[in-house]
Amino acid sequence: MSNIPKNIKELGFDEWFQNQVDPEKKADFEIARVLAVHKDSYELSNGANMVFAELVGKMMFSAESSLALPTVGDWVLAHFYNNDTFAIIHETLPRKSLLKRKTSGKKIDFQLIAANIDTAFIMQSLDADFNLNRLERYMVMIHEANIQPIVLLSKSDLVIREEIEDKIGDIKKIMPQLQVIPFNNKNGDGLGDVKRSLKPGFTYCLLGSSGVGKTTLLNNLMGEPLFKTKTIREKDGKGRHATTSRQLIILDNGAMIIDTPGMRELGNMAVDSGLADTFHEITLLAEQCRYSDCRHINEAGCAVLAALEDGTISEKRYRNYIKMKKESDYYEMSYHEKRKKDKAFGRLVKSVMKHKKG
Ligand SMILES: Nc1nc2c(ncn2[C@@H]2O[C@H](COP(=O)(O)OP(=O)(O)OP(=O)(O)O)[C@@H](O)[C@H]2O)c(=O)[nH]1
Ligand SMILES: [Mg+2]
Ligand SMILES: [Zn+2]
Repeated sequence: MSNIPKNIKELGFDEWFQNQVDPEKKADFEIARVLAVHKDSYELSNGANMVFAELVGKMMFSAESSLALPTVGDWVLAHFYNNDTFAIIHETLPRKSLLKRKTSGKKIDFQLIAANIDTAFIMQSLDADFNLNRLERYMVMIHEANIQPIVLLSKSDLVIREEIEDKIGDIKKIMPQLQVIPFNNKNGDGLGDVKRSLKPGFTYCLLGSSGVGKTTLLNNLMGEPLFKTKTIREKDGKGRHATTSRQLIILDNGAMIIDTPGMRELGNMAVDSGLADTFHEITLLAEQCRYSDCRHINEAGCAVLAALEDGTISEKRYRNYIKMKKESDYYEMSYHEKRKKDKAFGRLVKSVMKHKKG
């Protein structure tokens, strides 16, 4: 680690990233982190200076997909000019983790949310937004992206203590290891616990539905209201999002944090291997199925269906698992395969559920 300059080390550049850089390029370029992405420009920091930057032409025109372009939190190789007042980005370094979602439309492309996040705060509000199924879905996405999760339950000022304890209990029942922190932005209860979970040199992001209080928390952590929050509660979350841009904030204690706009379309999240971590017990069962390619829908000798039948796993959890698995498989398929599969799968699930009830 000693050959990594202290300043970029403080921004989270560690040995893992160091090993991704071609030694020849190390001499040619400066290493910098993307703090913000604007329409046609970026803000970078090399630890010493914050500079505005643009992409080198080659990068702009040859990128096969949006995945190759820098996003907030990325490390890049750049040339700095004019006493570090302007920079050109030449390359995005490999990422430790990446949060992305599929863009709507036929072509499979991605919107990058943030890169190189160590820990995600998944926020749900205790009053209206709390939903275990959705929490499970966030967990899958987080595992897939190679990120540690911490759950924040906001607006604890709006519910009685028993309700807070019940909800934490419900989460711990299915995910006992998960760290869960109740807090509120109104009288500051629990804010100390949130602050203590933020470690210098590590990068965090705030995830959760629109209106749960992500930006309000960030403003509280910074000690000044730098960012716009919602002034009117929108019950159904259908209104415009208060947060639209993404930026990496460096807190006083040296922890870094990225706010994100609330996402309603969790179905568009890219999910894959995280499935195994979130549905650990079902994954173990699946290893005992007679067929290695068992879908656990109607196959003979299926250990998952057997566990469902004898009540070892609940129907609700089974349904969630199948739904996530479907999304996960779906994500791997081409568009044409998808259209065919969609109809067939729908019929299959319907017939299984009917069969089970009867
Ligand atoms: N009672 C109560 N209200 C809160 C709390 N935190 C935030 N709010 C309010 O909830 C509303 C939404 O807060 P925001 O911080 O804008 O929510 P957000 O999660 O950033 O929303 P998006 O940016 O749209 O994703 C605002 O009116 C806040 O004042 C809290 O702990 N308790
Ligand atoms: Mg916000
Ligand atoms: Zn099976």
